[in-house]
Amino acid sequence: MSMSLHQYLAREESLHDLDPVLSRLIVSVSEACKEISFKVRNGALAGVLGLAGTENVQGEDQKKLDVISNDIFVDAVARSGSVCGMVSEEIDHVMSVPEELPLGPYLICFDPLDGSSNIDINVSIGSIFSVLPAVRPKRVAADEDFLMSGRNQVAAGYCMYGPQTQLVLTFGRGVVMFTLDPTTGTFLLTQENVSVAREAKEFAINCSNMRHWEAPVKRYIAELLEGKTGVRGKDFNMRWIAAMVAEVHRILQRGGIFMYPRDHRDLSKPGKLRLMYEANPMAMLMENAGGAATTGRMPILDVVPQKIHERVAVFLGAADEVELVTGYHREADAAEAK
Ligand code: AFP
Repeated sequence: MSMSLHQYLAREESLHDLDPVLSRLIVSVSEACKEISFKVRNGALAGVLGLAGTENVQGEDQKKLDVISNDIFVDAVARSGSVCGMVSEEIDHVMSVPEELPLGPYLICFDPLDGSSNIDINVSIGSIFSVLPAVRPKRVAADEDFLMSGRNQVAAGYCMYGPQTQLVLTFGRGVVMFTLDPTTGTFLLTQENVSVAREAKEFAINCSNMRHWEAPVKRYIAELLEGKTGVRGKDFNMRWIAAMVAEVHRILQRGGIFMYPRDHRDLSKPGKLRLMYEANPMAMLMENAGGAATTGRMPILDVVPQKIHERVAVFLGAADEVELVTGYHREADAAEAK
């Protein structure tokens, strides 16, 4: 019989002094994910497909499920009594906990529904979360309270709504996976010590942007595409699901590298993905699984954000591949500086 999420958290509390307040926050996140999972499963039957008719802070059209998932997350987390501020991909400002509810010592950042373009075509989507310690515990948090590097995260993870619903979690001591038992509604531990091999033979990048990439990315991808006959001397396979959760999940299960580089389309944006609720939590999972995660120029976890919705370039997964493409950036930057 597998251990439930509650039992796992109790074990962490006794073996590793996991803060029970942090446990409570993770339970509330898991409850939110369970509710979102039920909505996703029912799709058109629950009337959750299609556009909401609004735009989010990123200027993207919101889907009904984006809005519903955000409301579910905010409500569950606020009621947990463990946070004093929340940042969501869907909301431009820091959200406070309603006055009548207690404040806690943590901050949480989340993307309630990652991979929105997959919702209406019944392809995998997910929720991503990152937990930070509050600088001013139990005080209403402002934007600047969130502006710390991802190294400060005390927990991070995601829930993937695919053929199975799986919750993947790290407290900085390795990565564990839970699968939702649909008959009992319980998350059960199905994998401990999740690890990513250093080498890889699969890559993920949206090649339609190739003409906009920087030179080191073009060089790296060209070498992968040359396969056996090129400098790498082996063939590589490619995948693109357009939901970071699903790409990261695949890498945690069978290896590979995922990239969303910065490009020349809009120089004001240093990448497409958001640092605080996409890149940071995934980078913490990768590093804890023995993989790596960089912006091409520095470890993602060392980036100190200037604003809560900051974007960043992302290279993550197999350590050897991430190091190689990061080295290509370093070489190109050094040549340019001469
Ligand atoms: P949405 O949640 O807005 O669909 O974005 C998903 C995402 O942020 C990330 O999960 C994907 O890897 C990436 O965007 C896909 O971007 P492209 O549509 O440009 O390939």
